Amino acid sequence: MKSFGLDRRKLLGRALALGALGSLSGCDFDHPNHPDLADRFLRAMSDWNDEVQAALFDPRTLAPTFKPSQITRPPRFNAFYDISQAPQVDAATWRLALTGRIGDKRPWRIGQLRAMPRESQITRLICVEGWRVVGQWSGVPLHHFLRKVNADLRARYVSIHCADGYFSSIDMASALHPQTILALDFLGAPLTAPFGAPLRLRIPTKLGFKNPKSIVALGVTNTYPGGYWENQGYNWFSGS
Ligand SMILES: Nc1nc2c(c(=O)[nH]1)N[C@H]1C(S)=C(S)[C@@H](COP(=O)(O)O)O[C@H]1N2
Ligand SMILES: [Mo]
Repeated sequence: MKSFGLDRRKLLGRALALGALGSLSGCDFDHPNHPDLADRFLRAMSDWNDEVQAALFDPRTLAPTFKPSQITRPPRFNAFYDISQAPQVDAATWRLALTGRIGDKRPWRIGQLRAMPRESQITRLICVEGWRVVGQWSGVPLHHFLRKVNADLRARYVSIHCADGYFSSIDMASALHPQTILALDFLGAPLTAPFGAPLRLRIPTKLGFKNPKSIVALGVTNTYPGGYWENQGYNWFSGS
């Protein structure tokens, strides 16, 4: 079984390399006469790559966890804008809207989420820009939340929209992974605005850009939802 694990890693590495190829913008690979063809080819490669990664994803394999002494201080901010532009969400009036294949679509208040069972993790967030940080997040396991609202767990995607217009989506198997949480706290205190207050997705089995901050809506759907960076060519699955 161990050697299978290694092979799986090697394969995944290759799949990721192909994902990186797929994420290069069309201009680098455009054939002067057939720009659309080159684009379509890379899109097809990246879609195929999503399927390979999804097939290789083992819902029982945990992302690495770290010791408190390994936590990166201070944490590092990233978004598609400067830290001073981070949305200021009032937790008191904030609501989490639910859409799509969910039985109970009543919006959630922050206090209701805080009353749910918690999971705490010290994990690593890896940004495609080439840096990584270790942090401690705690919050509601997404699998628990999805069951609570009677979501269709056989649907393909969970989509997430944010207060700043950012959005992303993940496959259902990754959504149900035990380390995928709707994070409320960082280092034992409520998330601050730039780091995703009042609620962010923390999914240590995926790259940083699949960890949307300041969530305002969550949906369950069979229609491919894409994402802010995903729609600009980043590989959709992006396991880490
Ligand atoms: N709402 C929102 N969430 C977001 C982003 C963003 O621009 N807006 N950027 C993503 C990217 S690219 C990364 S690497 C992580 C960074 O999270 P951090 O600021 O906690 O390090 O947030 C992700 N979630
Ligand atoms: Mo990122």
